[in-house]
Amino acid sequence: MKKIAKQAQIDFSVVVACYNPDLEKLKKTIISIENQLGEVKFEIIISDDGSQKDYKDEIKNWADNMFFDNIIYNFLPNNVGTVKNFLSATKIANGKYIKPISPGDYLFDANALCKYKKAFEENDASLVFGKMAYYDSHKKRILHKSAPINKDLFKGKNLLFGIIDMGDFISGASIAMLKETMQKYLEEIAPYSVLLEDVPLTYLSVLNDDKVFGIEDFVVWYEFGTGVSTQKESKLKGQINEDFNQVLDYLYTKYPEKMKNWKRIRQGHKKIFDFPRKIYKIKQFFAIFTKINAKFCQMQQFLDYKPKYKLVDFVKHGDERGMLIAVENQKDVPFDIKRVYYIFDTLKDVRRGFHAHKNLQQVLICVSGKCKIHIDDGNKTFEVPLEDSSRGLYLSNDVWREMYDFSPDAVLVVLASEIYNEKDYIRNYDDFIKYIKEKK
Ligand code: T46
Repeated sequence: MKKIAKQAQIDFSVVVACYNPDLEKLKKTIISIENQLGEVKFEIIISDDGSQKDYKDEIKNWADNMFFDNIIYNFLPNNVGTVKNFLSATKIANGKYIKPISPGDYLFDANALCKYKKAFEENDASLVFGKMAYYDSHKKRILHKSAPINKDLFKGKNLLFGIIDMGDFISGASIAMLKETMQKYLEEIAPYSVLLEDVPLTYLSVLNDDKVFGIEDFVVWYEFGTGVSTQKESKLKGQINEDFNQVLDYLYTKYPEKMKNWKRIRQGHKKIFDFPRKIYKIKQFFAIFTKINAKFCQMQQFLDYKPKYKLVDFVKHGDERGMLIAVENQKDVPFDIKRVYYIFDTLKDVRRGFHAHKNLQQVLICVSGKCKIHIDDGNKTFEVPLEDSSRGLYLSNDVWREMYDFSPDAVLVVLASEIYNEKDYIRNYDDFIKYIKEKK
């Protein structure tokens, strides 16, 4: 498909770092990003760290069929570890900020990127984190956890003490960073850490007195118990521990003064600041009773994506006699077919359509010859060639369409969810734009 929608200045590069990902979770993570609304421009970088099964073709085909035209594919030939994977994605990122995310973790709602953007801009921050809703994908429930636990850290107070001395941590799944800062820190830690990127990034931000800001609102759904750091039995845990120790040794050498309490704790001198430590522990204890105000079904609803247009590939039943394609209600098309019509013998240079529907879903299939469809949702436009009888273009309501470039043998079959109703048509483009704006 020819893409004519162009992104202007990009706010966020959302980097989906993959290593042997679960394809369905990866798709949902992408949907949670594509679902973002508001005044925020973003691109997605799928950065695969040399997976044995990287699903490159599957994910590209799916994303193309969904008209997701803002995805950059960064598939590394070899497994280099999380730090270098993020670094390579950051280097090619066009966004001002980087939002790292993993398959199975999802942006919380349609405003998540806007919340980050507002926090960056209003606080002139270089690292922004937020609240996460931990979920258990097997038991389908939300867990009463939070990171960091101490509320002061959200306000940027006592970061050095809370994060480094007390080990209350900012979860990497909830952070977003200024691209330049993230790239600089990843380059700095790459010699010491293979898999662990979030702890070093937050530690370096705190040690350099960067502006760190916490959003006291949910920004991410975090799948607990499957990642390398939260899995009970993970072969990679040994590497993470090694990374952690190496990074801390490096940071201690670079910032001996700011890291001195950490060094003392490591050597077992816990009593040195026993009183503030106890207060912190008490606060942490009471934080366990904080009610997590998020429901599992809320996450499912958010990920239940209903595209306005997508390409659908039908199953071809072929044998030595030839081919057969069957299209069934609610299975191959997402509605009950109430009407079928076809357009044929269209003269050269004819352009038809020029309307949108208020309440109609259709699938257009060019079963013979070829033609092109121009679609416009009031925000983006695409030119879609239809020339394969096993591929249909699904269009829901509120999409302007024009059909053109018909070959003499073209037969365009249309499956429709409603019977014919002239009142359902919006035939004037200005009226269509007005209608879309009013609906928002
Ligand atoms: C669409 C695109 C892809 C009927 O009587 N019943 C019908 O079900 C249809 C579709 C049309 N008609 C009559 C109405 C007009 O007198 O057939 C004539 C041509 O229809 P229209 O000018 O709307 O055709 P297109 O090619 O501009 O648009 C058609 C569909 O109308 C429309 O829903 O999405 O194909």
